[in-house]
Formats: sequence, structure tokens, C-alpha cells
Amino acid sequence: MSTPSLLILPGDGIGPEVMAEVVKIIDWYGENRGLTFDVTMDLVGGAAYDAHGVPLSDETMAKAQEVDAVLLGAVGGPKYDTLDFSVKPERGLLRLRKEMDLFANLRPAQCFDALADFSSLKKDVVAGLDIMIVRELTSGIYFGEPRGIITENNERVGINTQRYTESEIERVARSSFELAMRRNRKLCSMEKANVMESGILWREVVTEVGKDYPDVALSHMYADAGAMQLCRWPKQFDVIVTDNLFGDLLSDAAAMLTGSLGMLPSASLGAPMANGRPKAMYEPVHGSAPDIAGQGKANPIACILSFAMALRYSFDEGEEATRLEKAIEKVLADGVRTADLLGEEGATPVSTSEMGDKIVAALDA
Ligand code: GGG
Repeated sequence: MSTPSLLILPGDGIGPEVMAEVVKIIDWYGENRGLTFDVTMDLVGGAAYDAHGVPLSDETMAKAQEVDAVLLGAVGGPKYDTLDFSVKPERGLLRLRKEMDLFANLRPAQCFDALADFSSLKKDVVAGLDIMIVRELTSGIYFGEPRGIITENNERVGINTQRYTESEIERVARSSFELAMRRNRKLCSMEKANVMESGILWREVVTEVGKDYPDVALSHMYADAGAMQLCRWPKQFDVIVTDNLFGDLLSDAAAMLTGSLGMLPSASLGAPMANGRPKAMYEPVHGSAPDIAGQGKANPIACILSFAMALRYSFDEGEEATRLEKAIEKVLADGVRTADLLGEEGATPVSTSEMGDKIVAALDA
């Protein structure tokens, strides 16, 4: 088999810092497990805007379509706040998701034992938590037309449109049922069918797809009630499927059940390529965190866990993914913590790069 190809787009803010730690892990796999990757580094977001005047060049987009997987850090930052929306850093990320057609964004929220005490919730609420949120990623209010800021009756009006076709709902529902079949056969679909037309259609289509999966216990919840239940007793869920916007909000909330937003990885998957593997991009759920960028404070675990997801879903290296997850578990069990995993008066945190080094050392052990 030819060497698997990986396009790395570190992006902005803490993106390059956390990605530097993933590169150490990739090097470790090459040196110790004979697992080498054909790695290309490129620009996305504000970094691409600074270099090329666009948040994602056509050349980079073409590369992303060719490789076996894309690994992205984070995009955005206050420096770009006043730019026209068409060239904002986030548009680079949205273009990748849309043009690669990465419709199923898997966001696992798992609470490592060592962090169960640290979560903002009671230990029995989060200990052993292992849920999967599937966020639809290529449609909904992020992409619906019309959109824009217009002037009407002498005042400006901001417009976004929530729009879902049956086929868009159907394919993400089917992926979620398939996932549920490989897990605990339980799927909860979240929308706002009480107040939104798209929510009514969402519920109808998910119910219809569910008829093909009689072994999966399907439930429906309004997304606001789902947010409350996630905080109250998250272990009632296994797989959650929801739309683009609700998925973004619910997964950030779920991150805090694991201890920190710095712990949540993601895999954005599309249709299978010629080799049978899905088109894929992996990225931490967190953004560019400009407030701590360049200070060595960022937690690289979400980005490293995203690489573990790439090993599992794109490179058929499930055992190596588990090896990496166990190394992270060991480091956390040893009490190693970046600042986000310590309370205000906690012990001294390690830096981003020290956390990466500790994980490499745990892989060595
Ligand atoms: N690593 C994820 C990231 O950089 N997120 C920033 C962002 O622009 N997110 C848009 C969204 O997913 O809603």
C-alpha cells in the first residue's frame, strides 16, 4: 500500500501550537511503529488570508480533495473581525467542510477517569461518560440562502436561513444509526420541531430512516431540553444526532462534562472515496483561543485525540489509535495538567509542549 497522505493545516491562534504536538506524535509513529505519512503543511484561515488574501486558496482546496485525510488546528482571531464575511478565516473552514462534503461531524465526549473529579459537575454524573454527538456539518443555518445584511425601512437587517433538504437529513441520520449499531444501539435526535419547520422535517425523516434500524432505540428531544438533560444526566445518551448549529452548541456544553473544551476531538466524514475510506477532516472542537495564543498554555489533547480519530477512521489503525488514547489516559492519571485542567488555585500547569512530550514519553513506556 502507498504511504498514506495527510494535509496539515495548523491555522491561527493556538492552532499552530497544538499542531506542533501532533507532529511530535506523528514522528513517533514513524520512528517507532513504522507508520509513516506523506505529510504536507499548508495555510488556512487568517494565516492564509495574510499570505494570499483569501482564507483558503484554490490550491490548498485541491490538495485537501486529494489526500487521505486533512488535520486542521483552528481558525479565527480578533485581527480579522472587521474583514468582509467573504474572506473571514472561518470561511476557509466552511469551504473545506462544504466542498469536501463532510456532512457527518463526529464529536465524542468521553470523560477520562482522572478528570472525573475536575468536571464542573458531580463525579457520578460524568465518571465513565462516553457519548457521541453527530453534528450535521454542510447545511442548515450556516449555509442557507438568503443570507446577508440588508437595509429595510431605514434600518439594517441581518438574515440567515435555516434550510434542510430531506436527503441532507437522511444521510446524516443514516450515518448516526450505523454508528449507534456499532455502539449501544441508542440514538437521540435533537431539533426544535415545536417551533421550526426544518425541525418538523428533521423529526419526520429521522423517524422514517429509523424504520431501517429496528434494533436501535430512537428517541427525539427538543434541543433546549436536550441541553438541559446533557447537563443533568448525560449518561442517559449514547449517540445524539442534531443539526449544524445545535450540534455546535451542544458539543461545547458536552465538552465541559469531560473537563475542558481542550479535551474534545472531532472527525468530519463524507462519502467513501475510491479506497473505501470516507473523505475526512479531523480537528479539535475548540477554536483559536486568541486570549492564550502564543503563551504555551493551550491543551494539545483535543488535537492529539483528533489524530487518534484519523488513525481509526482514515488509516485503519484502530490499535494504534487505542495506544495513543491510553498514553493520554496515563499522562492524565499521573496528574499532568495544562492550565485549563486546573482550578484557579490548582497546582502548577505544564505547558503545551510539555504535555506533548509527556504523551510521547508515555507512548515510549
Ligand atoms: N477547530 C475548530 C475551529 O477552528 N473552529 C472555529 C470556527 O470557525 N468554527 C465554526 C463552527 O464550527 O461553528
